[in-house]
Amino acid sequence: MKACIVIGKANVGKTLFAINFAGYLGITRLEIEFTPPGGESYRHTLSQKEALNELTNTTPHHTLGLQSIQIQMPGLKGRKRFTLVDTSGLTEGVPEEVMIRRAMAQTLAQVREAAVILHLIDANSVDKLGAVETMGEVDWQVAQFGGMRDGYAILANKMDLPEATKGLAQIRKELPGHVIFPISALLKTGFAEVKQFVWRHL
Ligand SMILES: Nc1nc2c(ncn2[C@@H]2O[C@H](COP(=O)(O)OP(=O)(O)O)[C@@H](O)[C@H]2O)c(=O)[nH]1
Ligand SMILES: [Mg+2]
Repeated sequence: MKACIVIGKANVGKTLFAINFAGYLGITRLEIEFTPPGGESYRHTLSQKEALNELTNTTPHHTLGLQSIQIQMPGLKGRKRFTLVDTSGLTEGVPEEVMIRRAMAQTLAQVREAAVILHLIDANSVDKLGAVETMGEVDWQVAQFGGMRDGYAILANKMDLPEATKGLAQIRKELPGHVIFPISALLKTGFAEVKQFVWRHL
């Protein structure tokens, strides 16, 4: 099964995006497979509301391991099946906690195999200092890697917040040549463009 992986630093909105994007594609009951780093995977079926309550959080690294949601995406020419993979956050440098380290290694292994990589950046927290300084090395590295292959897009998230427009301009300036979609995972804006992109690359 082809995979679309959602990556980015902690708290940028990966889990909220994954759940709301699945909802946007018409998935009301989320069949989620949880794969803890180094552990046995297990399945859980959750409603949109249950998934939002249980899986999104302001605590960094709330998502430890991979959460795969089975999607059937309706389009003009029939349906396409794929797995939407929500991942744990990437951190600068080597994380101290062993579980977070393992989760990051697991994420990077999956990135190589994915047909589509959606790289979320919190546009609202990119301040005047400049995107790369604020984002740090890890977002920049991911963009360099992603730019070498097909199916890579940056999602500038939290566009509903006041500083995000400036942040988006910074991201565009400092990560030129990439496909960038402004979105709000919360308000589900920009999802039509993301859907089109995913469809084309599956
Ligand atoms: N205002 C706003 N908040 C968001 C948006 N996306 C995520 N958040 C919030 O950011 C926090 C982290 O979200 P989460 O999906 O758990 O981030 P993750 O660590 O990347 O999976 C939560 O409090 C979300 O409600 C957005 O588009 N707009
Ligand atoms: Mg998460």
